[in-house]
Amino acid sequence: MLLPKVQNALNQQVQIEANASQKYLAMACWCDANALEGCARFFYRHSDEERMHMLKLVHYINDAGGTVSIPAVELPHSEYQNIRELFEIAYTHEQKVSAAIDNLIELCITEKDKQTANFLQWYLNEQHEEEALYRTLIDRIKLIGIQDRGLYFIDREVDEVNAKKAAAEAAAGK
Ligand code: OFO
Repeated sequence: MLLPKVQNALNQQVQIEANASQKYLAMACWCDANALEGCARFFYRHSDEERMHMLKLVHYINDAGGTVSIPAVELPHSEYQNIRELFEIAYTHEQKVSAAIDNLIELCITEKDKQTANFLQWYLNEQHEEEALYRTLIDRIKLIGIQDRGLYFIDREVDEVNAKKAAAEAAAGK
């Protein structure tokens, strides 16, 4: 059985993941509208991944005999000055998500809920990978530059990440 404090904190995380999914969906639409198809694919995929993160929490709470509160989602930001700003906002958001996961794990340790702390390790690893990926992509965007044909090369660079992810999923039989 989940402790009420832990259950509340997990439900807050459900909301964070749901908001992230909407945020990335809005980013995907902005990219689509600005002819950045590779970037759009990247964010549509990321939006789906965040929904999966949310569902994983929902199932965990239910399986642990707890009660899930399905949250209302925030209206996502949908205007960006350029693709670099968009990626920087996404990275800042991922850093906030990582801080939320850290706090959640700390709460579980304080409350001696080893099971939930163990479950949350997956999120810790996921955040580590996502932050590293955003840092790399932002570095590339800075190197390439967003002027002239830069956007074309940035879009190709991001689409290579999509191709690698798709290949990894195919290899894993997903
Ligand atoms: Fe990258 O946000 Fe989910 O966990």
